[in-house]
Amino acid sequence: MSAPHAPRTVLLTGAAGGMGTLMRRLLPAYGYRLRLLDLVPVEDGPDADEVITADLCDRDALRQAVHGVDAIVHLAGISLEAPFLKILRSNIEGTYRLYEAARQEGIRRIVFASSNHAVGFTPRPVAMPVPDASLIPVGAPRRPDTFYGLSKGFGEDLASLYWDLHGIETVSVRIGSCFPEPTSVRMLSVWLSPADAARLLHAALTAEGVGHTVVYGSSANTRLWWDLSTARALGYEPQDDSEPYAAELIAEQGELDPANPGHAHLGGHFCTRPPIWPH
Ligand code: NAI
Ligand code: 15L
Repeated sequence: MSAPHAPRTVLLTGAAGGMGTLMRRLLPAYGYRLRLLDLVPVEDGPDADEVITADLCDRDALRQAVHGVDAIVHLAGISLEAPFLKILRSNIEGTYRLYEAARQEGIRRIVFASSNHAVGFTPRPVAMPVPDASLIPVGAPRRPDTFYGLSKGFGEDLASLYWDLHGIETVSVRIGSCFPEPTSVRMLSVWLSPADAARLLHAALTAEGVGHTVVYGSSANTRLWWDLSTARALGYEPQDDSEPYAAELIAEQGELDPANPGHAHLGGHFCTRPPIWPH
């Protein structure tokens, strides 16, 4: 499964999280040796040669974590809406610190876990299946649905800056919902199966000349909402489709209702009025 020019040692940040746990089990089959980093201990590891428990904002630890790797898959961060100052530290400062460590250590390729919530207020297509011409393109204007989504837009722009200024290449993957199975009707459209996620990360790590490329990350879902062509251009060929889960989920939850604010946009319930967070 490994490509001849594949990076060999990859730093996987956020390795203790849901997606990190799935990816550290799947990526070694592509030939990668993983170095794992997370704020919290990786409990059920190691699936890797090295495991580092550190905060992204710990400059020295991060520099050591980055030293000597061929590429980075950056999953660490707060993965849901949270008070702005928490998002500021883990997702904005943390991602900045990671790019700085990468610059100082001469890393040439990063795969950044962006999110559909960077464009979450984009109205979702309604006709199903969505005609190709109506799929949401990666060039659609950013419409973050939360401070969390805003931080993912920041990460994408930071990646763009570090490509233009420092020649560090990034694929920013606007992940839909990466879980073992889809659990909602919305997820029928945005699901990224773990196996397809590993395929996409591998493509993002090995494609030539990506500069800064933004892609949507989902499987080949029958009810897909967005355009996967920039992901496919990296060599990503999704193999999974959420459709086998559709009948049961729709019977339980009903079809999405365009008049319901929690169903009307890509970001789903993230677009409904948020709680007021303490400062
Ligand atoms: P998760 O919340 O399960 O895992 C995130 C991990 O990052 C946690 O283990 C946490 O300890 C670690 N982390 C948080 N702040 C940190 C810091 N300051 N320093 C070091 N580590 C820190 O999230 P999940 O679902 O695994 O997502 C992984 C990444 O993918 C996140 O960046 C998330 O925003 C993004 N994403 C995930 C989606 C999904 O469906 N799972 C969808 C869209 C984006
Ligand atoms: C995300 O960005 C979150 O990290 C994940 O937990 C899911 O909520 C996903 O988006 C989604 O939109 O389903």
